[in-house]
Amino acid sequence: MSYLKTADPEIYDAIVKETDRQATKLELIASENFVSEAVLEAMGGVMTNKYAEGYPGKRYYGGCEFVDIAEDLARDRLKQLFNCEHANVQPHSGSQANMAAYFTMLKPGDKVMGLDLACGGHLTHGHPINFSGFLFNFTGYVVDKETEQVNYDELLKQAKEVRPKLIVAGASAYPRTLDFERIRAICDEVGAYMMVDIAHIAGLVAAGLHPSPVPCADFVTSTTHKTLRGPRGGVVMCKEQYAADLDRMVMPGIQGGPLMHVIAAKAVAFKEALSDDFKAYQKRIIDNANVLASSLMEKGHKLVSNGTDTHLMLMSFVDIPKVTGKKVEIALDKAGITANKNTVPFDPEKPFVTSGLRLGTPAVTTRGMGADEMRTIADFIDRAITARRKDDVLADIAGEVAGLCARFPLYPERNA
Ligand code: DSN
Repeated sequence: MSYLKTADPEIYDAIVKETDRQATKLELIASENFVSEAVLEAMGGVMTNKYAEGYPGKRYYGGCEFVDIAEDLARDRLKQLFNCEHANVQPHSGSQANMAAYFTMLKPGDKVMGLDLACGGHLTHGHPINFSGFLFNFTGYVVDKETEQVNYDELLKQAKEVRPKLIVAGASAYPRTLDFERIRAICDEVGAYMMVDIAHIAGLVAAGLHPSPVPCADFVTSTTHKTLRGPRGGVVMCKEQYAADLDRMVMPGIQGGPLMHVIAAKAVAFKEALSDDFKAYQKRIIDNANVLASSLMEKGHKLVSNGTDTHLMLMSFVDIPKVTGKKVEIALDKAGITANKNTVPFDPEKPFVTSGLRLGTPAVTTRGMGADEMRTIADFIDRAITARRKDDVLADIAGEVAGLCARFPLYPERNA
């Protein structure tokens, strides 16, 4: 970073501050994580300089022999990790991974079903303000009002009425295990393709701690930076029969040059994810989520679906007058805790206000925190919500948070 300090002190300073923020605050955003130094090194390397449109062995540019090694390793490792028939590691993001899968299977105007955003779905699962909603005729399915979980009988009933060409499973804010076999059976009954977006649960699936959709889905998409703990980016996996169409759709269909430095970093992360250590890490993420969830519920807080099977949980403030996700997010930030407001099923508030807060344990688990720290964090959250209008109390909690974080150093060799 010494080059940067001289060349661009303003950006250097911003990176120093961000490094410090990550080190001294508690990161509970369920979709964030801290990559290894090895992943950072690959991402910051010279492969960023290389144009490589095409695929290994079939590029539109010369000089690709070494980036080919990186992409081959990334594809092979991803296939090994998820036991999939075909892998494309070029999507720049999860949204582009989803776009590639949709465009491979669908034509504009086709009928699709996806989980409603307020029930835990994602913008790219058919929200009207997203390309998926502009281009395709999406119908949302919702969770059951009582259990706050997907009701597969209702999903089948709705699918029989809608007759979609594709059903999208997967979510950004759904704390429970999804029954992919059941969704496959529903797709078969109505003659729909099945796509699963495992962006959030990819690490759990890779470690065998959540059922894998790979054997039964036509397409599986993911990001690489959440529980999977890789660089920011996307991937698509599919059956061999769709491989050529998918690859053509990613490039030249929707993307140009792949980000070869990111693909190299994806390969490094996939190697890490193939290790026994990674499996143990994913187990600790779930164990920590369980302790955090039960500690919050013991303190009287309501969680959507009354708990979690995964790395995330959703606090619901629907029954608490004048408390919103937005207010709690701001209070927690003042207390040194980073999380995000989130809609809860059938939320009466707008998405920028919300009645919920999403919490996840991947990042704090990466730092080495365990059950005792989860109980301490539940206590911080509980106290911060109670003292949400008292900045002095929130500042005191922030001091305690910094003390806890100091015991679990992050990137100790870096100051930027
Ligand atoms: N923004 C991601 C998340 O927070 O879950 C999804 O794309």
